[in-house]
Amino acid sequence: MEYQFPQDFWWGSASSAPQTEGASLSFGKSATVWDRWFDEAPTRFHRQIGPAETSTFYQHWREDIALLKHLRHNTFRTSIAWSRLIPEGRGAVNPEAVTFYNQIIDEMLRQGITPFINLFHFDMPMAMQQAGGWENREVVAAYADYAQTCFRLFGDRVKHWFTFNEPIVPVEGGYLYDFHYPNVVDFRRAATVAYHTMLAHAQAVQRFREGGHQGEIGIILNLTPSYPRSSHPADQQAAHIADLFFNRSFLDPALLGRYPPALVALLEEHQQLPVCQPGDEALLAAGRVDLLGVNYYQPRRVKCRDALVNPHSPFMPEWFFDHYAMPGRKMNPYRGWEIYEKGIYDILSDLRQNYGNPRCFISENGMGVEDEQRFARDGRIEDDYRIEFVRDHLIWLHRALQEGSRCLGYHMWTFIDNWSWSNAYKNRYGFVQLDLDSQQRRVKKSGEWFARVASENGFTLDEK
Ligand code: BGP
Repeated sequence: MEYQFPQDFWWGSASSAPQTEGASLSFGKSATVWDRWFDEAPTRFHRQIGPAETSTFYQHWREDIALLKHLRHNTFRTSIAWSRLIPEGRGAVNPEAVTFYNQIIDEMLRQGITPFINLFHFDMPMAMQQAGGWENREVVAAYADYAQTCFRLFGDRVKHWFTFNEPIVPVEGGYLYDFHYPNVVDFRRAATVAYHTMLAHAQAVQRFREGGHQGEIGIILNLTPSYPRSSHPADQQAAHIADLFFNRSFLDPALLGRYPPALVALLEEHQQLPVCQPGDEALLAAGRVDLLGVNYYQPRRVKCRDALVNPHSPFMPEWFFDHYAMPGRKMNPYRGWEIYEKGIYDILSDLRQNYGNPRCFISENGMGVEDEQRFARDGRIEDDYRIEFVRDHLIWLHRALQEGSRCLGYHMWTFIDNWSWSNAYKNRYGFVQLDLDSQQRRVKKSGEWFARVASENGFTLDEK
């Protein structure tokens, strides 16, 4: 076999509670920021499809887990919805939620699929947002209690925990760039949210370790390697600053237990630092993870700014660089993201060379395509582009492994077509097609291909 992967390599996919469960306001679950935002501004969602009935996993979990098995997954990530387990954010546990999560965990195990469980996937309970969300340290404390409750209820069977998925996204979306609720544009508040999220992470890690639970705990970060337009020092500096803001702001505390001094100095100079309290430093230092999940979709190409900043404009990372549209880049036009397969290798090399080669895995990678129906033949979607996408990323991952990376697996985003936030069902990502009208599931060509790769633990180049 040309591309053989290590024994016990994790083959699977990732999903999240808010994007797949549906039943967002029933069976004891309370609203999240998504339900609220959809109520307030439905036109901000593609075709005005909101978070209420996403992909109906709540009803179809048994069938869906059978499909995971069919896809030869040995591991699968989903999340627990805080607003389902503890509807008020703190206090009473919803017994229906406990039953539901017990059922899916048990069923996965019964099918030989190791559950990877994430505790927060952009889905802040509205009750907690009303208390200030991540700007309020009491919400941090409530989150730590929620995490502890999860470890207590499910930790006898779940051995792979993640505190957050892409914690920078609610910061960017909710407090900088207006693509998540509460649609604030204010860097200092964004910095506070980011900082408190990492404190919440570190507290959950602390509770996990103090509780003596078996297994490991990590975090999932979306890493976007920064590539400068040129070797000109101004472009290099622009890429360095973009890296500080968008990667190292979470990567360094997660792996090294502290923030990059250059980032702290920059924010201090512009009076954007959050308020720190005694004890925070030690807490963050103790929050270093056992395992890092890397979500990789696209690179970040940057150049230096040509124009001066308007000093009255809101402080933004873009004060220090410009985005660079490299001529000839390969694009996924539906999502507007560049496809750059080598990025996965560059991330793994950076982790190996600069972060002590931590245990890690690719926790998301994938391609959202619009109107996939046009590729259907006899009812099955022939998504050769997705096969190529995965295969070409795996080739670079394989090379990183040969050079010594401790990358333990590859999870696809995603298992079944699901609800993509404000894009709703515009772009489809799944190995399995979801018919929105009938809720029927049908495996795409890429799903069959992946099942083969997983069962053979590798592939040869011209196989499709
Ligand atoms: C990641 C998220 C996922 C998923 C994916 C695809 O950022 O962790 O939740 O949605 O990206 O992006 P999108 O759905 O915005 O197209």
